[in-house]
Amino acid sequence: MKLSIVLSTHVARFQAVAFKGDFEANVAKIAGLGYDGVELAIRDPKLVDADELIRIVSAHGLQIPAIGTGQAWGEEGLSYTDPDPAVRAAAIERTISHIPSAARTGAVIIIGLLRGIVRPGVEHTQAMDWLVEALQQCCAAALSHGVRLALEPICRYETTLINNLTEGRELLERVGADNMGMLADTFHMNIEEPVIEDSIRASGDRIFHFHVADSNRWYPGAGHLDFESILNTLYATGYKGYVSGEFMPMPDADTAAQKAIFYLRHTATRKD
Ligand code: LER
Ligand code: MN
Repeated sequence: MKLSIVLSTHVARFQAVAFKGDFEANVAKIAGLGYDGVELAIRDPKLVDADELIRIVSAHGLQIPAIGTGQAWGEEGLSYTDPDPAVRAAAIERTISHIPSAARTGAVIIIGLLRGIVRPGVEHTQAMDWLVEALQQCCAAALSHGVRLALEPICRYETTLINNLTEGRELLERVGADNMGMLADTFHMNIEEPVIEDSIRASGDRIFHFHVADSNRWYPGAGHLDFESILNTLYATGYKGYVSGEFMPMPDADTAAQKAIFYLRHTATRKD
């Protein structure tokens, strides 16, 4: 199992990011705990030195399986479904600006809350049309660089657009791009999927990336999700990607990261 954990390159408001703050010290700590990679949450590529980030991560023997983009929504309100066309264009532009680093590292670009929510006065069908057009543009820009995008179904408490994997697959059909798949997150699936394993099976090779948190959004092992069953189902689909920890820094970031890797490596599932 290839394991990573989310690491923000800036201090972020989003609670379910275990590590914030000193980048190099955190990378060293994550490598020391035995993780294989770090998933980087980057608000704006213009605000980071990508060469330096990649150098630090590689120097510690880690990979970057995915780049998270949601801080552009959380901190700046950018989204593909804002009624203001300038905001929509900026969200697309921001996504495209992640492509060079994604191409260098092989990272999947995560489309989480950058899709936005249905704003007051906007019809759901209109928001979906904007979303499809935006994703088509981003996928087209990413294709020649060999970069893949992963749309994350997110639970009803955070968005009204694409809450479950069935809606995610319908969206993928409409986008019609081979480099567009999904990011499945156990926290959101626990709220939205009738049977998590059935949804994973039905999504098959369209799952490009995988987030783990337990039912309470603490580290895996802290709640009541059956990770052995969930992860064995995931691997049975032929999944070759990373399992990436995105959970609350509870009781503190270091303890959560250490408990997660111990649980996932020794308790939950197969050991390869
Ligand atoms: C991001 O990966 C996520 O899971 C969302 O809950 C962000 O708000
Ligand atoms: Mn997630």
